[in-house]
Amino acid sequence: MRKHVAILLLSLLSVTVVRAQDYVPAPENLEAREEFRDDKFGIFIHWGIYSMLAQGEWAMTNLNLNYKEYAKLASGFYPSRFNAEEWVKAIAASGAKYICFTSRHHDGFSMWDTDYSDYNIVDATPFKRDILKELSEACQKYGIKLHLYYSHLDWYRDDYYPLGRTGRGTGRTTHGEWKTYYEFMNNQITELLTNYAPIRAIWFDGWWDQQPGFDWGLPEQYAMIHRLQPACLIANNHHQAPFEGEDIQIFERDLPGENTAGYSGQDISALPLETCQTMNGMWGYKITDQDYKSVPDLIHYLVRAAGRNANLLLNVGPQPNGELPAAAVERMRQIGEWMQVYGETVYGTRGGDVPPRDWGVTTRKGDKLYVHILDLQDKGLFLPLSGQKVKSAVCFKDRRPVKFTQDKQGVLLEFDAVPADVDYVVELTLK
Ligand code: JFZ
Repeated sequence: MRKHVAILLLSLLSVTVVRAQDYVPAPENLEAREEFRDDKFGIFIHWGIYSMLAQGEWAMTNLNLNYKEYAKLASGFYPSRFNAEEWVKAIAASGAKYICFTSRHHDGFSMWDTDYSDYNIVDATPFKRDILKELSEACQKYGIKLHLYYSHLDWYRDDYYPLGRTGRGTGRTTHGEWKTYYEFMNNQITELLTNYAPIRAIWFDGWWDQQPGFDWGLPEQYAMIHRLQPACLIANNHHQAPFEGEDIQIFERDLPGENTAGYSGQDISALPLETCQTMNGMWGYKITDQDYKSVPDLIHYLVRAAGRNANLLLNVGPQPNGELPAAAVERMRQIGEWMQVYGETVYGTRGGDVPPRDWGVTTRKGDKLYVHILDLQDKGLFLPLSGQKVKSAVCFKDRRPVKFTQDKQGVLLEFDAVPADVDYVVELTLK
């Protein structure tokens, strides 16, 4: 009997030990999550020495470039036209509220003045300027929040070992120890959270590089981040349902619930959601990729994300000279013009009462339900809003009343002509 009690006590104890590790987000973290949700739109920046090769950020692996040869790019990296304020101004003009910047991508090159490796923008390039510092200062100045992409995987270091699925052709023969690599990462992350604060989010990537079951030491790393900055939101592009300790769920190249690119079959959690998408076809600068999405398509993507309760993180890959591609800047400008008018129907909203449809989506803020009609070939639209009473319906743009009838099943909107705007928004006021 005594033995049984002891076992019972022991198992209760182990349950409490496990429970004690359960992540309880700090109040400021919960606040940051809501603020993040309200922001709805961010710009992703993929920039590194790979921009010189102009083949995207995977060039080192895709072309099987030797890591020592690749590293020579650094001594030629001089982005003479880099101007952090110009970037941030163009980004703010797009209506985006935050930037996610690649502090260190898979190639292992650090875009800030890190003490933990000389392979960085200040020590290894003739440019010698701390790009991240300049960017963080410009962000502060213009009220743009800063998120940092940080690659867990590394194609350059010897102590990123075991080697993962990718980066096997970069010529590393010796190998150090995972432990030193893990410490290196934690030191760098500490540096980022200390010297470049506030960082609203850390956006990890690379988990998928190792075999399933590989121990990345995430719980300790996440706990360290939340200790340093409790409000810092943790995201991880592992293409899985969120892990313990994460604050945002991200989707790559697909809206939540869709899976055209093959990275997004995972369940949708209750965490804030974010979809990242390219403006052309590549994240890092690719000279031959001029296949930019149109402005209406980009606006539709942003709106469809909002209707799914998700943010859009839209990518731009700066050129090796430090400028954002003109095609991207022009699109950002036009999205911004649209947001000037329609931002109210996007910012601060949550996914609306009517689930996403082919014709469009709904967003909700207080007693307003915004019906975003993106693609309708009809003069009527039925909304299954049973149990809701609509007080009034107006066209958001010109405040003209929209005809509607209502019964138990829902609301029928009737238009004089087929809605033809990029996004024809009907504002419903609910009782
Ligand atoms: C990842 C990065 O590899 C990519 O460079 C970019 O930063 C993007 C936002 O995130 O994309 C992936 C992740 C995993 C795979 C492919 C691309 N994968 O598993 O093949």
